[in-house]
Order: sequence, then structure tokens, then C-alpha cells
Amino acid sequence: MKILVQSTGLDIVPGIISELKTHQPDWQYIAWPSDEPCDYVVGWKPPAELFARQPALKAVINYGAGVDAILAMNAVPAHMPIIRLEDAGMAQQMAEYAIYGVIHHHRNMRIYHAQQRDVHWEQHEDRGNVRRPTVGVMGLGEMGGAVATRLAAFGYSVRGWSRSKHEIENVLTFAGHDALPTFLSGCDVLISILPLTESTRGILNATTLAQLPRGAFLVNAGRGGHLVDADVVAALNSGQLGGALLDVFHEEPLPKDHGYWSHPNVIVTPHIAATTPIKDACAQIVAKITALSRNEMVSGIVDPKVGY
Ligand code: NDP
Ligand code: OXD
Repeated sequence: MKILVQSTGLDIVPGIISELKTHQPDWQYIAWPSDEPCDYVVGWKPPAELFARQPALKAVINYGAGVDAILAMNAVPAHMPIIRLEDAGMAQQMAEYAIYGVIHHHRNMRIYHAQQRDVHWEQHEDRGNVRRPTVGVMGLGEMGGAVATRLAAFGYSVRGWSRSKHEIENVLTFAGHDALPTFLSGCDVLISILPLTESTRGILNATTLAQLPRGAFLVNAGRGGHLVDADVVAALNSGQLGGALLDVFHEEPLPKDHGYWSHPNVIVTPHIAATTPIKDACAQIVAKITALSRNEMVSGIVDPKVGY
């Protein structure tokens, strides 16, 4: 079996190939670009040219959880399944990132960081002394489900929102577009871990942000396209949003002159909420390709019509 390995950005291809070899030494691994006919491609944002030059491919394994970029390229032939990574060690990282955001807000850390810069000692009433914040999670899939469960175990009151109804212990769940205003109205901290689709693009806008309690804190680890940036900045400036922890942006790297960099109530991180851990990812990729080659059921098949 021949596996084509491709990536965009950091040159992680040699590392992926050597890790795949440890799991399945009998297969042949070929780094893109190559015209040698391959059976499967493991890739991140593969170029359209790859599919034109590799007509024998049977499936694409997306080297990540989000498939918005590969779907937006419109280059994968309609008959070819796209299979994404599921958790693969990312859900734990996502939960850590989310908990960091919640604690930053809940324990007044922005104020203490500013006070330290001013060499100023002053204790503030902890937000949780009045009422422990309620945390809302948008998207209850591999990432969001794990985040909601772990936040509940941490003692937060947690609610979650998804397309279809989910049952998660100790989490109040909501489903569908009509339930969104009710869900948002109880979120002191809102964590978005949605996939970017035609239904979720721009979902965090002036209307939805106004449905949050005043002073709510926003964590966005889904995709930058979920935010209407001008509306987020307006909500931050008016105090409707008390602050934001943002990991993903319309344009990455975030342009140097973007207002988020210098906004006093915004923390910017460079798309690191959950990075693909090579060992877990390669173990999962080999298992998925093995199952595909035996015509067995494989999970994580993307539905291009819904976009995730
Ligand atoms: P999943 O496909 O497992 O989960 C997606 C969740 O979003 C599901 O609960 C789904 O609902 C819900 N959803 C999708 N569309 C809608 C909608 N229109 N309305 C309400 N809910 C909706 O994805 P993952 O959890 O694995 O990943 C989610 C996203 O996280 C990725 O697509 C990617 O964009 C982002 N990500 C970011 C990373 C980072 O470092 N910042 C790292 C990894 C992922 P339902 O359950 O009903 O289908
Ligand atoms: C992913 C990501 O989707 O890294 O896996 O954002």
C-alpha cells in the first residue's frame, strides 16, 4: 500500500512519515509532491493539484479535526471520502485551554496582571463569591463534549449547544438554531468550538453577542470565521463583552496591525488551543487506513453537504 503524505506550512512531513512507519512498517510512504500513484493521502490543506496528479487515491485523511479548509478548496473529487481526526489527543489540550480562559475571567486575572505592571497591590472580590460563573460550550463534538464534561467536573455550572440534542452528565444541553438565544442568555463565559460551515459562519455577531449577559467572557477556539470582528470589538468596547481569549482568526497569522493585538481585554494565542499530537494522530491514521483497506466501518467520515 502506498501512502502520500502532504502538509502546508511547517515541514512536518518527514516526522509524520517516520511515525507512521513505527505503526505500519510494511506500507510505502511518499512525500508530496510526487506523481507516483498512491492509494491514500494524509494531508493538511492539500492543493487542488494533488488530486489532479493522483487519480488513483481512494480516500483523504485530514491531518487535523477541522475540515473547513479542505472543503473550501473544492478540489477533492465527489466520490472520494474525507476522513478527519477524532480527538487524537486534542480534546485534553482543548479542555486545558478552555479551563485557562474560564479561570482567567473567573479569578480576575486580567486585573491582577495589570496591577502587577503598575506595582499595585489590591484584592478584588472574586466573581465566584457572588455567583460561580456559568460556562456555555458551543459545539458538543469530540472537542466540545470533552470540554463541557471536564468543566462540569471542575465544579462549574455548564451548558452546551449543538445541532442535534446531546445528553451529557451534569451539563444542561440545548439544540438547534431556535434554542440559541436561551442558551446564550445564561453564559457568563462562552466557549466556541464549532466547526466552520455555512450555518456557523459569522455566528458570533452583534445580535448573538447582545444575547449574552453583560460582561460575559468569550473564548473562541473554533475558527476565526465564526466571529464578526467589528461586532466583537464593539461589544468589548461597550462592556457587553468583559474580555476575550482568541485562538483562531479570519487571517492567520493575525496581521500585525489587527486591533486584537493591542486591545487591553483580549488575549491572542496563535492557533495552539489544540495542536495535532503526532503519535496519537499517526496511530489513529494507520487504524483508519487499515479499516478502509479492509472495507470495514470507519468513523470520522465528513459529510461535505453539512460541512463537518
Ligand atoms: P465535531 O465534528 O466532533 O463536533 C462539532 C460539533 O459542532 C458537534 O457537536 C455539532 O453538532 C456542532 N455543530 C456543527 N454545526 C452546528 C450548528 N450549525 N449549530 C449547532 N451546532 C453545530 O468536531 P470537533 O469537536 O472535533 O472539532 C470542532 C472544531 O474545533 C473543528 O472543526 C475546528 O474548527 C476546531 N479546532 C480548533 C483547534 C484549535 O487549535 N483551535 C484544534 C482542533 C479543532 P452535532 O453534535 O449535533 O453534530
Ligand atoms: C484542527 C486544527 O482543526 O488544528 O485540527 O485547528
